[in-house]
Amino acid sequence: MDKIIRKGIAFDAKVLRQFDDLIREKGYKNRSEAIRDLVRMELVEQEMQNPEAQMMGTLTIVYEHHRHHVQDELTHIQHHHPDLIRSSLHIHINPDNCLEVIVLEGMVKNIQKLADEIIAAKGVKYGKIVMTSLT
Ligand code: NI
Repeated sequence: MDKIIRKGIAFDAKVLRQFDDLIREKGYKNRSEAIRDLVRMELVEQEMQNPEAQMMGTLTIVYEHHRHHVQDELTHIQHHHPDLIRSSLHIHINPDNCLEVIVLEGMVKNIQKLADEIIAAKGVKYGKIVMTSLT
């Protein structure tokens, strides 16, 4: 862990009050932790803009397993990208729908391309990728 450096930050009183209300609601114990998380979140957002950056992604999809051979198609796509896929989790939600979480690691552009391909597969009703930093 890097050493901790203390810095003072000036706030407009009203903004500070709103910020304190917000972080109390979210369960933060102190401002420092809340501000650190906000900064980290912004850094991850920034990193995502670089197509060559190495990141991890979790892709969540919901699909109707008995429609359009969707299960075969999803398996087929995933078998072509073993280098990007670290893990996956499958949950049978109800008689019709399945939820799958696919964990990916690689360059942002490759994660995004594979996520787009999976989300666009026929029968996939919902899909969302969340990227996160490796550090
Ligand atoms: Ni299922």
